[in-house]
Amino acid sequence: MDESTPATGFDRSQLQGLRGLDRLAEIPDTAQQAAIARSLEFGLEAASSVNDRRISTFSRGSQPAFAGINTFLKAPYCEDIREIGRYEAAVLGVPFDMGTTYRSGCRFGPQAVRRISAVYDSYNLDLAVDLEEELSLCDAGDVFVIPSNIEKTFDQIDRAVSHVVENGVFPVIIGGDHSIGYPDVRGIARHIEGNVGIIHFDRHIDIQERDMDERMHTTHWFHATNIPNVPPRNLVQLGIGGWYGSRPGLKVARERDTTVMTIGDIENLGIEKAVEVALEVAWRDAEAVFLSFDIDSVDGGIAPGTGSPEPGGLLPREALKALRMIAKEGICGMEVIEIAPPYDVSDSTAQLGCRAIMDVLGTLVAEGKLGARAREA
Ligand SMILES: [Mn+2]
Repeated sequence: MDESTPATGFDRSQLQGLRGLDRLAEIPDTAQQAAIARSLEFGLEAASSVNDRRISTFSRGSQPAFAGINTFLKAPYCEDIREIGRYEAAVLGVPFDMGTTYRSGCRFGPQAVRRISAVYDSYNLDLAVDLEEELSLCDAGDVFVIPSNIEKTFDQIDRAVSHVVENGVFPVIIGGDHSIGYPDVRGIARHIEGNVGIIHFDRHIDIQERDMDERMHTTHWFHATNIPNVPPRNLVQLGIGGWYGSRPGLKVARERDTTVMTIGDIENLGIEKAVEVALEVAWRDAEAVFLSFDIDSVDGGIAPGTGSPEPGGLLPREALKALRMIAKEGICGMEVIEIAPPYDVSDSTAQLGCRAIMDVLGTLVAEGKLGARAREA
């Protein structure tokens, strides 16, 4: 059949949506059917006037989207953390914001991302992936942070992340402020034989040794790149710039030879080329790459719900494209940090954080790096 349109000669079969539809036919609905059966069992059959008999009396599944108790994407809550090994990926919240140096509030980040995640289905047309069907995902709940003590909190986070990774589960960490980047990497790196690269999206360089005498959300990469298998030459920092907080860190970045790309660099190179360079640097002699996404790397007008917003950052479409390109090569974990709901507007910042996670998970599944297609391979 000729799919070309007469005037332009455009071949419609090249459209991603049509390809996604083809792929959709091959994705089972087993998980969805099981979820319906479970909601009927736990939530009772619906009133007799309800014609659709898949509906229950008490909402116990994903519908209505605005109802129910929210985990991330309404994934199962892994309450007994010793059972974490039953899953392929786990979302864990780190509600800690005592490392902030300007506006606090991102301790509510994990809750906000979970809440807005309810808006989403598990299927994505661009990626032709169904996360519910093709990935065994759980919400591991939150790490017990120690609100007044950053060092004890680091130890708690390290231990939590390490537990997840040790059990062979892909960790997705929702912050919390960026200080958690250090224990996140510490908890992962000890399980990797070989070097770990870091791809870091941010407007801020976050690599000074101390800030106001402590290890704050401006210092994590200094301490992370002191870990023997996390060499600073494998740290790529994308989107750095603006007028806040980077001067002390820049000196360290230069001494340690990290790769710093400003928004201007990204503009000049274009997002695709910039990410190609980032991948090349991060993966140089590395065994794995960790992805750190500071939501303030996106323009402050679009992502206002953050502690140190900065105008002139990435657009969401650029950021999501970059994240998908990075996920395509495989990563050993990701963190999405600095989402501060008290300053958010219409949940748009939390929603972008949620999308960042979903697009990364979706790409990992689509590429056979995680989930059902990785199991088949
Ligand atoms: Mn930042």
